[in-house]
Amino acid sequence: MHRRISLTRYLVEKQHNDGRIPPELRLLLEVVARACKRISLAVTKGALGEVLGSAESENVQGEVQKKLDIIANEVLIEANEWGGHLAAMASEEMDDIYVVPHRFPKGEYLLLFDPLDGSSNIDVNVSIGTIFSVLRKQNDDPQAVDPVSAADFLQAGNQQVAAGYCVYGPQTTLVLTVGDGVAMFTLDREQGSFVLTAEGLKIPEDTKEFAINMSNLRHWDAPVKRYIDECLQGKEGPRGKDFNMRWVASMVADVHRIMTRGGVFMYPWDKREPNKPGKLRLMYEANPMAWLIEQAGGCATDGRQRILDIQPTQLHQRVSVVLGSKNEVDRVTRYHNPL
Ligand code: AHM
Ligand code: MG
Repeated sequence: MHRRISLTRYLVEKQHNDGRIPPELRLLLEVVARACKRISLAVTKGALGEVLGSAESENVQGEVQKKLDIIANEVLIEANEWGGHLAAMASEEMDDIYVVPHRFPKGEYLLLFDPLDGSSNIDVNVSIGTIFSVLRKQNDDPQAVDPVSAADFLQAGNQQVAAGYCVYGPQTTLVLTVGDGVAMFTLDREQGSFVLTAEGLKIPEDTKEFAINMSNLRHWDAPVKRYIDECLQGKEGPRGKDFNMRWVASMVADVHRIMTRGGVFMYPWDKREPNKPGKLRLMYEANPMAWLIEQAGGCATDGRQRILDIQPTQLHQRVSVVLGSKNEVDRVTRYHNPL
């Protein structure tokens, strides 16, 4: 059996024994986990907590916000703004960055999140989650009047110092990396704490399972059509094996399955909105997931290049995503980049 230690102890050991994380980052991760516990509680209450349904507002992406999108966003902000570990936050649900108010102490970290991923699944009681990414503010000028701006967030994913997600499913599971592999914690509801349940996660290099929204098939580009068509031909086709398909429509749940048993996840560019590079957002969806996947031995590209090397130019920019088992991601990427 795995050693059953709490998230707190895991992080304290990372701080003291490995010297991998400074105390402020440890505090930040504990606070994010605490916020996830509160979100998990709200999710679990469902209709009894009056958290279901639309908030009748739109976010910067023009998407209708659900009540739980807004609640989760507020929980993350309230939990994180006063601890002195952060300079600012950015979220899928906020147009601009949220600078830590002057009345609170400031830190050097930047926190980005999708507070409630898989919003279309909230009301139908299917797994949803929170995704987060942590960066360090690069230009630290304490004399500056407004010491943090959106430009400070525009760092490539390879600069992340921590990343994770929490799935609110049959279990509430927090998955985390600080750059030395991936650890998984399960929420013990009686104790109210996250307990380490797996460490050093490894995604198999090969898979027979793909995740894509097939209803968009007619809108895809040729390399994606080719890849999926070859999978669908099964044993009789060029791949010589049958493939299975899964699509939860919550990135957290699809990525969590891949973390657990392998697979490939794709949300490619498509012709519905040709001017957008994809549906998913680079800074708080693709980057943290890409780093977690790489840390577990998988790969993540936008079809052509490594996601973590993309230099962002906008906070809410979108990206095509292909991630998961290494050999499948390599194949899709090869189909986009013929020699
Ligand atoms: P959200 O952050 O607004 O919930 O949107 C992102 C979600 C992903 O979790 C999921 O992979 C995708 O959108 C599902 O899209 P679709 O409904 O087109 O299948
Ligand atoms: Mg999302």
